[in-house]
Amino acid sequence: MLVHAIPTNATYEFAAEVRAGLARLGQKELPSKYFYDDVGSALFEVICRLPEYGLTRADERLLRRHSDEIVDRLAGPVAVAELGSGSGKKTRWLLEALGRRQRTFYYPVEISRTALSMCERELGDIDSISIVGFEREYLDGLLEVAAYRQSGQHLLVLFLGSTIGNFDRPAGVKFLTQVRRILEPGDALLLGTDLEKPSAQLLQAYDDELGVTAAFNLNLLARINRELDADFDVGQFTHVAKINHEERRTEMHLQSKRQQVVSISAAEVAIEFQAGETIWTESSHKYSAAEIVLAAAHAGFRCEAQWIDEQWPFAENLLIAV
Ligand code: AVJ
Repeated sequence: MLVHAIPTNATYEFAAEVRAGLARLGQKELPSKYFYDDVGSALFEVICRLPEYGLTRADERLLRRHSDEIVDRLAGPVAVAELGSGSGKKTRWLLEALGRRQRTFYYPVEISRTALSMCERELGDIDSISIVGFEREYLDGLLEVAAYRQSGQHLLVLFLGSTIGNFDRPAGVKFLTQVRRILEPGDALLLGTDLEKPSAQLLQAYDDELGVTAAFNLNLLARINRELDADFDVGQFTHVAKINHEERRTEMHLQSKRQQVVSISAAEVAIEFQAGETIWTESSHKYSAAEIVLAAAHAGFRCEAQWIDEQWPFAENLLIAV
């Protein structure tokens, strides 16, 4: 696989975002995109296999069952861009369906180099599919992919796994709008969204009994130790999952067990934590099928079709740029 590597001072940006999130007054925060270093990406793959976390299996079931129909609803030749491909496992059926129709380019856009190489191992063998990876942030990567577009060719953008749930609702609509601006009328966005479900089920999904999600969350502190020369005592923090009913989302936090001070050399800060204080590390918004159609319309898409999993409420939404 050809990979366009990231041309940056990634560590510098990481340090700046960690400083901004932890040095603020009030609720401390860290961006969830930093979960996915080598260790975090591997832990996430394990989460996807946990009995409590039905989300990924629902996404996969829908894509497996409906790939042919999804492809049939797309007009003409397409190139596929996937935002946050992860291991690429659930994209196989779509690519196979497309490959049966014609030779197709697949462009995974990922900030994780590890995920890009997993993706190439997973999907490299599919007939008539050529893979070109972009180690980029989503919109930067999509802009480049759009620039590669040949005339008469449509883009199919994949944003699966309810990754959009990490944005709060207004930011989600803004993101869809930004994607829409890069697209042309007739281009498609296949958006996977986790739907509302009972609180008990969600709490188990985000606080599994083996502690894999806890390790995934705590790894963020271990990563800051490794990459930013910090001295977090990871054992002095606990993983907390909770439901925010007003915002209709689950949240993950890391709670300090006691009063403590942590220094982060590369960010040139020392941070004080009170006993019980938390760092908010992730939100996972849950939707109704109808609100996705509305949000899509605000962003300049019409909803061509929705497929919903019965076992684990989850929707695959095929949106067409208008
Ligand atoms: C990959 C962002 C969809 O929010 O459910 C899994 C990440 N966090 N367990 C999610 C996650 C905790 C996941 N997304």
